[in-house]
Amino acid sequence: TISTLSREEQKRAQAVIQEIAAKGAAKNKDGKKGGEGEAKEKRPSKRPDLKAITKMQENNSFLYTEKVLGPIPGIDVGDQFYSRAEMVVLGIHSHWLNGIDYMGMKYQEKKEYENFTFPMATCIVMSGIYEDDLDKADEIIYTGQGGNDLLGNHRQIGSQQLNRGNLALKNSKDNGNLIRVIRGHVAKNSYTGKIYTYDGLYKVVDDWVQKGVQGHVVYKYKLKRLEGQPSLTTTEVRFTRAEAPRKISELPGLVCDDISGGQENIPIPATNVVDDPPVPPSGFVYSKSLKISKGIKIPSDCAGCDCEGDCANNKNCSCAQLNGSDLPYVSFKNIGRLVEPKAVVFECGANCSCNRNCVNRTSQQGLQHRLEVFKTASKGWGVRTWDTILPGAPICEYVGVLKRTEEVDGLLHNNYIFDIDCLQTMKGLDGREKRAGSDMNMPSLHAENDSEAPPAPEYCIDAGSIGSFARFINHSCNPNLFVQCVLTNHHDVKLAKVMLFAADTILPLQELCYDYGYVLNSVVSPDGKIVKLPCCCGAPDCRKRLY
Ligand SMILES: *[C@@H]1O[C@H](CO)[C@@H](O)[C@H](O)[C@H]1NC(C)=O
Ligand SMILES: *[C@@H]1O[C@H](CO)[C@@H](O)[C@H](O)[C@H]1NC(C)=O
Ligand SMILES: *[C@@H]1O[C@H](CO)[C@@H](O)[C@H](O)[C@H]1NC(C)=O
Ligand SMILES: *[C@@H]1O[C@H](CO)[C@@H](O)[C@H](O)[C@H]1NC(C)=O
Ligand SMILES: *[C@@H]1O[C@H](CO)[C@@H](O)[C@H](O)[C@H]1NC(C)=O
Ligand SMILES: CC(=O)N[C@H]1CO[C@H](CO)[C@@H](O)[C@@H]1O
Ligand SMILES: CC(=O)N[C@H]1CO[C@H](CO)[C@@H](O)[C@@H]1O
Ligand SMILES: [Zn+2]
Ligand SMILES: [Zn+2]
Ligand SMILES: [Zn+2]
Repeated sequence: TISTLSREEQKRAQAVIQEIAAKGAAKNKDGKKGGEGEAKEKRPSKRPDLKAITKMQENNSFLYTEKVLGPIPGIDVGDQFYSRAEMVVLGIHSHWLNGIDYMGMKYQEKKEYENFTFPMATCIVMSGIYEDDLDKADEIIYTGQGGNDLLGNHRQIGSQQLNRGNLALKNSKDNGNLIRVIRGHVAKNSYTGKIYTYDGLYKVVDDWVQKGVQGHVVYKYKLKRLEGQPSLTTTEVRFTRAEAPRKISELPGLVCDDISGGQENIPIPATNVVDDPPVPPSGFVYSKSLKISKGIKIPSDCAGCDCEGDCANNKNCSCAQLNGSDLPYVSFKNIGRLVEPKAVVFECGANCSCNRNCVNRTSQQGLQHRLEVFKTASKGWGVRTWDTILPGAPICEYVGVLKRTEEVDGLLHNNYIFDIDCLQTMKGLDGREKRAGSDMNMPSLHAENDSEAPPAPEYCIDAGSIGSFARFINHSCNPNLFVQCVLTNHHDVKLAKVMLFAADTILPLQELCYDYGYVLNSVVSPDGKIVKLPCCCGAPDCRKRLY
């Protein structure tokens, strides 16, 4: 029955796709680029998920053949899915077009459901199809289904009927049964254009009939989130519904249009709704690149590859060979993303003949996402994103003044100092976890005498007085970024570039954070006392102390 249902859905989806395609074709008869973007996205050949799900249906490899009520084992709050098809396969939501998934009359016969009224809703997807949905995260006003034209323009063209999913949601109020809630977010880089997150369990607490914005009858349901679940990663949805934020000039609490003063290729506004009067971040000079202090010599550029174009598919590329002829990046829509954290990543550098867009120069492309520096209530300044950032995407280099560690030792501890500890990470010293590729054969690794005490990081980056927005990215014990050492022009690990990459899908308005990675009791004041700093990151497994 699942498969007949899905086949039914598939037919409907096909009809919609054809309709959209026909519309698109009519709009640009001359076959030029442009026109209805939707049509291009939805053409079946561009939808591997639809192909995959059809195959899986044939092979009977769906996880559940019956619908499930309540939590699904293995699916946690915050889990993400790149298509509706994925959720169908996992039994989270078994319609790939409808917003409301429900158990039909046949479930009535089951003993365990004897006291429920059917049809009964099990899951809803909120993806902004209906123009008057209101979403306050813990409380949702959900519009029933039907009566809109399915063309993705959110228009209500007719009245809704109290049947199928709409009736199911109404019954769910009387049943008091659990409903899974999924939110869809716009994400340009996802092959479906969307990312879906599982936001946990809700109950329908109210329902009523209303005239929609266009004057048609629509059914409305109020859902409340159950308490005691992990908190939502998206507590605010004002930007995600419409994707693009309002203009920078309209931001509440705007204190600076662009803290980079035009240095970054995308402006980074700063907002402050905490202080009265609101003050901008101050006390530092913005620089998007590393400054080298006197007396430190950066090794000269080493030989590069002699590839033409972008190094892709070139087995002879000497840069790729450094990494076992397999570069650590994948490219999607011309944006490189790191496949996995590595001990160190080799990129193409100054003496490579490939072009600037080579995917193996991913960390050199500059800022890719719209970000905002904002004042937090308890943690000073922080940085959040306006765009959806995909796992492995480069965020920024940690820049400041490059110094010898011994130069800053003995000074009062400054929270903006970042030790270049790539070597220590590679060797798994000081409780650091070793990463893939740590045992590579690299001259600079063995230049030190290994049998001696582990060398402390020789160099550090001090962003105390000069730095980029990276200096505002806060610590979290449950971070969404990670630190990656990258080598480009030279191959001296002690002086590697320190880059931050996304560890997870980061949704609009989420704060960026990484694990500062201090070893407890490692910070000592000039008079020899251990300095302690409490952590306010708020993560459930917070270590309570930064150092
Ligand atoms: C249904 O309700 C009856 C009466 O309240 C109760 O005895 C029975 O256990 C319920 N069945 C289930 C499956 O909960
Ligand atoms: C790298 O390029 C610089 C000039 O850009 C040149 O002086 C140097 O010799 C080159 N190094 C190697 C190893 O090719
Ligand atoms: C790779 O290098 C070898 C030896 O230098 C050469 O024979 C071969 O043609 C090169 N292959 C490509 C694809 O450049
Ligand atoms: C490394 O240290 C050991 C013992 O301290 C010493 O015998 C050896 O010569 C050193 N090797 C180098 C290359 O410095
Ligand atoms: C990050 O938060 C801690 C408190 O948890 C605070 O002491 C620190 O100054 C913050 N760092 C930045 C860069 O704002
Ligand atoms: C020179 C180089 O690193 N080439 C690699 C670039 O990345 C692609 C993967 O996207 C590899 O296939 C290349 O070998
Ligand atoms: C030399 C080097 O770092 N090689 C690594 C390249 O990447 C693969 C995995 O992607 C590692 O297994 C190699 O050790
Ligand atoms: Zn190359
Ligand atoms: Zn290259
Ligand atoms: Zn190269």
